[in-house]
Amino acid sequence: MCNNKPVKTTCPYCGVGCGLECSIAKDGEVVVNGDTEHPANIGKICVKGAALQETVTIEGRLLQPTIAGKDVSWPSAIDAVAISFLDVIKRYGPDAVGFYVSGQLLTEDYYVANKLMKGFVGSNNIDSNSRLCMASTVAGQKQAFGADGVPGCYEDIELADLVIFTGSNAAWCHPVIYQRVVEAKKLKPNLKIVVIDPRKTATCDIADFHLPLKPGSDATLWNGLLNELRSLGYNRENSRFIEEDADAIEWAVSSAPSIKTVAGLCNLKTDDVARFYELFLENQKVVTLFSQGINQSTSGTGKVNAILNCHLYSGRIGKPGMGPFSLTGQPNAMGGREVGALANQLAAHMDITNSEHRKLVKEFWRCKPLVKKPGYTAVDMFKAMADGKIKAVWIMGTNPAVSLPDSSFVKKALKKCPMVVVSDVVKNTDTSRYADIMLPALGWGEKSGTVTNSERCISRQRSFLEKPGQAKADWWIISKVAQKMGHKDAFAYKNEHEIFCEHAQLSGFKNGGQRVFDISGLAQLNTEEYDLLKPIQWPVLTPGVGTKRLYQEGYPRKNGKARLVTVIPQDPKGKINRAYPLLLNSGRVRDQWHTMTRSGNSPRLGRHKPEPYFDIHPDDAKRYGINNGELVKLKSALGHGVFRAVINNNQRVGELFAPMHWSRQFSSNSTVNSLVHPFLDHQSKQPEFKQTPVAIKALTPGWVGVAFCRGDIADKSLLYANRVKVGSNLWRYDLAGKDDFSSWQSVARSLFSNVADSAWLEYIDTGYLAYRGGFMSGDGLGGSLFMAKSRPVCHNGEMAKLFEKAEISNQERGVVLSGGSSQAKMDEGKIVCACFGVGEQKIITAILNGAATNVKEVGRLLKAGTNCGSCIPEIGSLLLENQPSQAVPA
Ligand SMILES: Nc1nc2c(c(=O)[nH]1)N[C@H]1C(S)=C(S)[C@@H](COP(=O)(O)OP(=O)(O)OC[C@H]3O[C@@H](n4cnc5c(=O)[nH]c(N)nc54)[C@H](O)[C@@H]3O)O[C@H]1N2
Ligand SMILES: Nc1nc2c(c(=O)[nH]1)N[C@H]1C(S)=C(S)[C@@H](COP(=O)(O)OP(=O)(O)OC[C@H]3O[C@@H](n4cnc5c(=O)[nH]c(N)nc54)[C@H](O)[C@@H]3O)O[C@H]1N2
Ligand code: SF4
Ligand SMILES: [Mo]
Repeated sequence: MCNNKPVKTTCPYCGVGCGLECSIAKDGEVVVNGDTEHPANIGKICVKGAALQETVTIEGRLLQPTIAGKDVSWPSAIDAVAISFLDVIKRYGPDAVGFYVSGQLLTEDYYVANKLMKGFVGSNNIDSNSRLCMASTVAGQKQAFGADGVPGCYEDIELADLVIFTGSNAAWCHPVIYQRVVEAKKLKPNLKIVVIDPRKTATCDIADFHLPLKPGSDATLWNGLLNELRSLGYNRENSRFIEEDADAIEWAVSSAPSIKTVAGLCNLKTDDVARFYELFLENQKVVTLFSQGINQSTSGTGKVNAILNCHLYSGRIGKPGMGPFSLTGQPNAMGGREVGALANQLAAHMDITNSEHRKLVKEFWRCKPLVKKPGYTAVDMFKAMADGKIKAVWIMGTNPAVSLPDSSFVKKALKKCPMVVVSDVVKNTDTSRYADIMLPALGWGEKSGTVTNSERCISRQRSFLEKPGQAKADWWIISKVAQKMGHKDAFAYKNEHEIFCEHAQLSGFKNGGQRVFDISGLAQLNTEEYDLLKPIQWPVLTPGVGTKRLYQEGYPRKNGKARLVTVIPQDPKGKINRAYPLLLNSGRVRDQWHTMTRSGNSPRLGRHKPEPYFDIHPDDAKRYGINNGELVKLKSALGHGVFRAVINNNQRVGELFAPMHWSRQFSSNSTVNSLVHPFLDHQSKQPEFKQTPVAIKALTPGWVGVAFCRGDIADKSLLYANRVKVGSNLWRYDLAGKDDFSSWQSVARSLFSNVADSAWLEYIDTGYLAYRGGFMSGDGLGGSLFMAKSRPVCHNGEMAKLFEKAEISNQERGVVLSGGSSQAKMDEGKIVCACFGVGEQKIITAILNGAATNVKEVGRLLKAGTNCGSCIPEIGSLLLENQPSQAVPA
């Protein structure tokens, strides 16, 4: 399949769903470009998309099925999975097994997994990591619209006169959407942008103003707006489309009686709230983009409905340039919802609790009657494993030991479960440590099928890479197990095309216009048409004809009207107290993806935020005696972790922010979810990841150090160990330990315990208390380690160059012992522009010496920010923070 002709496919990262053109150059390098014909990105991509070629490595891949850690053949692995699931079902019933799946599967994979569990195992115990991500939006949209359908499309964001980002850091998490807003603002300077987020994020850079509201108080803010709209009689023109609920209005009035009260409850300035409401009232074309700051909350569904209520009541929906817009997280979060792979849904947007729907699906699948009782949702599925109720689980395309709240509990549950099957593309993950059977899946570039993005656009992912080892497509693996379990005909799929057509047929089966999700227009695609399928937005009733906007003629509820939903604002369950006086918020960074199994392979992406960290306000840092860059222990009632302190004004006093990304594969003890409580929204069952009460304590290590080597180090008794890839197969480790100076040498040697003592080059500075060591591997460098009281400066680039050399000269041995530093080289600091590898110090120097006074000039001078543009907000901040006058002595 390797060829030079670009293959059109879709990015495997965020829900923007950018189209890509990928090819393999003569030298074997993968080349990734934005697809100018894809409606989502029109050729643009962000830094994660641009670095994809660094992540398609064979290193670390799972290439062979394993049972109890031993390689086995596919027939043996499939037999073992089928037999163990059948055995559990026979002995304990179908509810004793579960599937935990992922928005990173393709629609075809997802469809087959759901069909097997709901139609043929006879249980609804299949849930997805989308529960952690989109469940509140699903619940909110279904209540309000009668269907889980996002009303608008990306074009609306450009057509709007007011764009609101709430609980969304799109600059980092949906960068191409953010760039489309930046462009729109350039063309239309009157476009107003508001960001509602307790934190000042990179997204605030283009905002006219930022409302740093009290965490969790969103419903009050939007109820206040509904109250304003009510008092101005806004509903009159829209009553045709809305079913007004007196209760909903009453609650809006009583929970948010005045702007002043709202401001008080949300910790905002009254004038700011008034200004926000005025902007909403002044502009008819309003788009509200929302994401995890809204969804991941114990009142997530309420917050979603509070937003939808305002758009519905004021008629700002269903027409060009307006509407509430849920930004989906994963590349196929939407596809998963379409096939109904959630424990409380049925295929093709049908409902488990609806007997007509159950009958219809049973008839279509030709299976036994479907079960009415909803299955376990994500967090509860792991509780059921811990309680011994689930005895066999199959985890596909997700890493729950890192991404679910209370990760220690999740690990205990996995340990307790007698049969854990894991399908993944990589061998070592925090979850795979608990697997009894591992099944190697094809990854991005190798697999083929469809995904649906935030604007309901179905796009093809196409393969263009060789299939490595024994890895197989997820749909193939599931189908083979299903057949082995006795369902030969129902899972006799030959390819993903057949599955897609079946899925499309089911969406139209006895639909009669009742269900919005209908792609029956794609049900008859032949192989070639499926191969060539162009991006298309559902519903698709006629071949080739998609739908930009939903609900223009009413809503899919019995009376054709949408519903205003009563929203009673609730405080987060995570409350600070004397023992845990700070509130920890969590989320994402620009250049990493989730648990880093893919993005962690890219040295370029590792340079932006190389270590697990947390942001803290200067007042809190002072109060708790924390210095910038120091290692700190954060502790909750459930667990603790070590993170590096970054002091800035971005968050409110009393609040911290830490990224969710680091797992045991990269860091010894820095998984945020070991602290996060599994508090759930009672409607959507989505966890409250954003509000965890924690305590804070600086670590006082006996030494801190930096090591470089190709493989693992033995990190038995360290306080902290984090690794980041800095070159091809080369890792940098940042370390901290308890030991005092007298034992540093033996600690150093024990970290590389397989190296003979005689092979070491060492320099021990008793005056400055520093240890520097290195060892050879053949004639080349095998590893190096620097230990001191405070963090040694080491130059990743220089060290990587030394590691690449087949032979090390005497002079270079000296450089090894100096940490690769040479006076002529400037330490670039953290990398701001990942596309061109431009470091913070270079940009600051250009600003301070007056060579660059704006983003454009920084670009012209250093190229930074001129490719994908993801770093423009950060360049903007550097320009604000570093005024040239500061460099000129008075
Ligand atoms: N770089 C990168 N991009 C990604 C991902 C990734 O891992 N890395 N993951 C993808 C996925 S799956 C998802 S779901 C999306 C998530 O995309 P986002 O939701 O944009 O990302 P988060 O950082 O989780 O959270 C967004 C913001 O919510 C704010 N917030 C916290 N509490 C509240 C609150 O009470 N109210 C309000 N209004 N805001 C609050 C946080 O401060 C944070 O800035 O990103 C997708 N894109
Ligand atoms: N504290 C905190 N925790 C959070 C969040 C937060 O904001 N804060 N956000 C939550 C959200 S929104 C999300 S979406 C989750 C994400 O959390 P996860 O889904 O656990 O994160 P990933 O690292 O994307 O895990 C995907 C796994 O699937 C594997 N994989 C990749 N491609 C394939 C494939 O094609 N087939 C198979 N079988 N495997 C594949 C990868 O190697 C990886 O192990 O995290 C949630 N957890
Ligand atoms: S915005 Fe970036 S990560 Fe998201 S789909 Fe596009 S290229 Fe991929
Ligand atoms: Mo997500």
